[in-house]
Amino acid sequence: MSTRPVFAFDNAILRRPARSVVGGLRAVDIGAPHYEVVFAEHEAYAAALRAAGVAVEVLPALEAFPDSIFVEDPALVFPEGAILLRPGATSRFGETAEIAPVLRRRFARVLELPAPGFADGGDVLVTPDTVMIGLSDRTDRVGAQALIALLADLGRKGVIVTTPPGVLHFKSDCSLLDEETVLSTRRLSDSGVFAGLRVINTPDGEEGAANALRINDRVFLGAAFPRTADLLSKAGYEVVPLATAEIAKVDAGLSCMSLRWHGA
Ligand code: CIR
Repeated sequence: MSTRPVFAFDNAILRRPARSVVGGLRAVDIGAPHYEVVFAEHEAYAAALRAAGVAVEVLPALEAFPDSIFVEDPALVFPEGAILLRPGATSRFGETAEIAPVLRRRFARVLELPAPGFADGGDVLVTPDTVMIGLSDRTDRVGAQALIALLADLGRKGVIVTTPPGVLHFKSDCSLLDEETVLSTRRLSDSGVFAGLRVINTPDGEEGAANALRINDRVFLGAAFPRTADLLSKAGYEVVPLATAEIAKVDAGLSCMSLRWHGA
């Protein structure tokens, strides 16, 4: 299978936060996020995508789904087509039916993960050679195996990996910086999962920075992680710090708020 660009994006789908986002799922309750600040963080994120050369479609808010701002989880998108997933959290399961018509409008091929397995997009890291699928509380082995079959239909090779215990999603702890480099927490990279790739570990205490997002010539990074920003800048990356303090209260970072692909 040929190597493909993994951060050249010209299209993205986002969903406006619903007021109900303040009741979004969270592993540890450190207080509800303020809606207005989530809204502002989301607006800044959309603006940063546009500034990076991406055409952004913002879908209307869905009050019935507090976590629906995190459009990365109910679907995967590739230039070759989209895959509708089955999110592993009960309150999020219906998000797939909401995004399905949008993807059918945008993609000629839309595949569907079959029952009974579950998989969240947050557990999926696309590298040039493979699509890594992390098992987690949201993505089970049955779902991951079914996803591998669908990825093969799109000409992609899926591999099953594990997510560190207590971590929400595989990609909560890692992101791709370029074709051969990942940003990762040490607890994830120590498992050896990134053999063959160069790894930059997040500094101790800045594990939340690992969910960064490479978009074209820049890397979006949570603004609360100055030591990681410094590390990446010194390594030659153009870092764009973005505020994530409020969405972090509902366990989210930078990859989760968009579906991105190269399609034009
Ligand atoms: C959830 O628990 O599903 C949301 N509160 C956060 C989802 C974050 N998604 C992601 O990082 N892909």
